[in-house]
Amino acid sequence: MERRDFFKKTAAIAGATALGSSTLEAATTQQPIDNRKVSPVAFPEKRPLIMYSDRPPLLETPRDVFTSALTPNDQFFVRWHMPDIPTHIDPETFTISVNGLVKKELNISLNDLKTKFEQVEVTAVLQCGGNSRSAFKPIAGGIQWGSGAMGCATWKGVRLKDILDQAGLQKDAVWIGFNGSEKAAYYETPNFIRELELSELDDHVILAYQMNGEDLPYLNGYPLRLVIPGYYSDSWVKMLSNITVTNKYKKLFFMDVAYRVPDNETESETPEKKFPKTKPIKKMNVKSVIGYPTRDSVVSHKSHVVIRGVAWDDGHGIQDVMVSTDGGKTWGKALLDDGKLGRYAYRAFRFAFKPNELGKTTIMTKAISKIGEEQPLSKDIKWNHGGYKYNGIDEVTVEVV
Ligand SMILES: Nc1nc2c(c(=O)[nH]1)N[C@H]1C(S)=C(S)[C@@H](COP(=O)(O)O)O[C@H]1N2
Ligand SMILES: [Mo]
Repeated sequence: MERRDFFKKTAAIAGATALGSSTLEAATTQQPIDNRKVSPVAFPEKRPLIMYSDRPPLLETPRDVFTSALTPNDQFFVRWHMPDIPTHIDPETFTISVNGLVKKELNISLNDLKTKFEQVEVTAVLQCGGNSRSAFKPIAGGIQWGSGAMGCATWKGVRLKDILDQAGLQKDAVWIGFNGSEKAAYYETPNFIRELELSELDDHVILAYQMNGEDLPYLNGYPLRLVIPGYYSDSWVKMLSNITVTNKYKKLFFMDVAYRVPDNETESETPEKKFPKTKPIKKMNVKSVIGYPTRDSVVSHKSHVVIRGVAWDDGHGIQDVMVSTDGGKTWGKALLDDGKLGRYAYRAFRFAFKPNELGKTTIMTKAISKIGEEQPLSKDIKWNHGGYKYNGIDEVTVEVV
């Protein structure tokens, strides 16, 4: 080590000591894991996906699906927290109950839902807060997702607001609890219930029975799920059984323990010392994922390659996607699709690339939102123990042959 470097190092260490455990030197990120293959295990209504568990089903969408703005239902990722998912639901007898602090309790059938309320549609990205978690080093707790714990679909259903209006809220109503139909394997584990504050539920929140023009796939929450555009999907409760209005926040596991980040400016902490105060992850940050090429693509020397992918944020909208084909030395603007799917959807992008040099090259994409938020380099992502909200600049390294 040169003497000059030595002094730099010492200074860094001294700084670290002075800051105590608030320094983030030890924690770092790499790129999310990107070499997993699809599984031969067949799941109902699904094409082969990357499998993390078969019970409960945990299935990730392969990268090459993210070349267009809508994700096909049969390739849409799947995440359940508990294994005991009902295996049969009768659409004729199914009802969703609306109860608690309402003027009139409701039991709404699927048919009533489709005929007695205004039908609305929204195209929105559903992304797990733990998407790309495998980028965090040291390992952050949870499923080590690559970048496919997400998808974008056109959801059709009824406004939650219209349903609550019909039930009529009592004066002291504050919280709305949404309960999924599945059960835990052990009775100590709580049900999958999410509580949302009335004030944060706007007109865009819907109870959806359709996805991309078809009934919801069973594993994506048939017959009915909550859709909260712009928000991470932990609150998009699937296979809804009841909606319960309360005036008091019940401390429930899935609200109080999981899907939370440190409540500080950088939403980060160190592996050694958890930040004591946390907050729900809620709104998505800006992100892009490359769909083509993948690490397995054959990229020919001097051919015309069209790099494709998707970009999104929480609904402010995407301004630009910048693409580099030389590992980040130079950048150009990608062409974005027409944006007609609306502000909560993926923007599909493409970028022409003529590889003039043989050998390995790294393609990178960086999305920038309309409010100027942009993806950081993956090495600049700060660590949190739950491994949430990773949005580093995406990278795919290909071999030009
Ligand atoms: N009933 C129920 N709804 C749920 C969950 C669950 O475990 N049970 N998981 C949530 C989480 S964390 C995610 S990421 C999404 C996954 O939705 P998908 O399986 O349709 O992709 O569902 C959400 N809704
Ligand atoms: Mo999730």
